[in-house]
Amino acid sequence: MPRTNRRTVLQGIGVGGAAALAGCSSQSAPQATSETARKTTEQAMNQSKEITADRVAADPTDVPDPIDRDEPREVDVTLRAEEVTAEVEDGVTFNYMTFNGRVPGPMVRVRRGDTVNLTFENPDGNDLPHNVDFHACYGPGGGAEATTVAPGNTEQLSFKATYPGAFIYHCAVPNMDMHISAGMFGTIVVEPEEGLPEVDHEFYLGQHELYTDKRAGETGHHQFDMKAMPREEPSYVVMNGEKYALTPDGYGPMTVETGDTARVYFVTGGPNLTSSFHPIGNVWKELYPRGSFESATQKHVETTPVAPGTTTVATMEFPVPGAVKLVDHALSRVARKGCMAVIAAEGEEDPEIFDPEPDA
Ligand SMILES: [Cu+2]
Repeated sequence: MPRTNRRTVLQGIGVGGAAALAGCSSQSAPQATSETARKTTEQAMNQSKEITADRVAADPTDVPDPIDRDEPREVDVTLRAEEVTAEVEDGVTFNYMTFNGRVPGPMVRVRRGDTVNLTFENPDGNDLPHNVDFHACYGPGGGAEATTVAPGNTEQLSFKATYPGAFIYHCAVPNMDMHISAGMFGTIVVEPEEGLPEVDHEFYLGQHELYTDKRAGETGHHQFDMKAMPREEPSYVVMNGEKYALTPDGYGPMTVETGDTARVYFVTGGPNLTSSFHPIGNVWKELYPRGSFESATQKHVETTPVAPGTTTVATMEFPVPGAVKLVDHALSRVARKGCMAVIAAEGEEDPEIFDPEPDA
């Protein structure tokens, strides 16, 4: 795998030396936070330059099993804020903020009527306070106030998942746009009482953008850029936290066999850009619009908008072999900013459906 010797590459280019903090902008954050607090956040984000995590890209197959019960119950969930330095691509480091070390954070899966008992840890050694806002619950801030926790402490929250659907959760402290842009978002799936239709595969993906002080591909440590974020001009737009993470050039594609079915859970963390989510060489066979399980599904949709703060759910089938590229069809983000994931379908050709050499 190309990423195995990243550490060597970084040592070779001298990453790790002291460097100045990012220049602070005069632009104020959307929340009522003081300039001092914002600078502290920015400084905390830019201190570390040594790689502390080999990977932040979540495994897209790391999906909890479908719910297989008829009664509600209590579900214990532990989320942990992890501030890590990792590579966006070979030779490019960035200080991420994550839930459990992965982007997107772990998928939480419950049944409508379940009570979620959350333990939220902010380990000693982190620089910043964090919290969790679940779009799957009624209550102030989706639990944000109740879960706000300083480094070295733990908070708890219980809520009932009263309505079904797929929902984002995200950090919502002041400077929440920055925390989400650094990686703090994930998905909670609340299955309807009757469950979801059976499929052969489930994949979990998240898109978001990184605002840094360098252009995509420029090697070295990329510091967070507080001027680029309000301008909405990211250096990178990525799926699962890193450039082309889920492709043959990264950690490898997702794999299926021809004839299989798959369901994709796709969360846009943002914080600012809407994804135009499209499978190249395929189609969203059934789309649960904006992750709603109770609305009518839409059939054979080519491209669906997935706005920041949304998890969309869609199914696919694979009648013929080949690579299906999942992209944001705002294609400069694909060609220049790292936004693509691949599902590789293996199996028999079916020339009746697709024949690349009709004269052969
Ligand atoms: Cu946070």
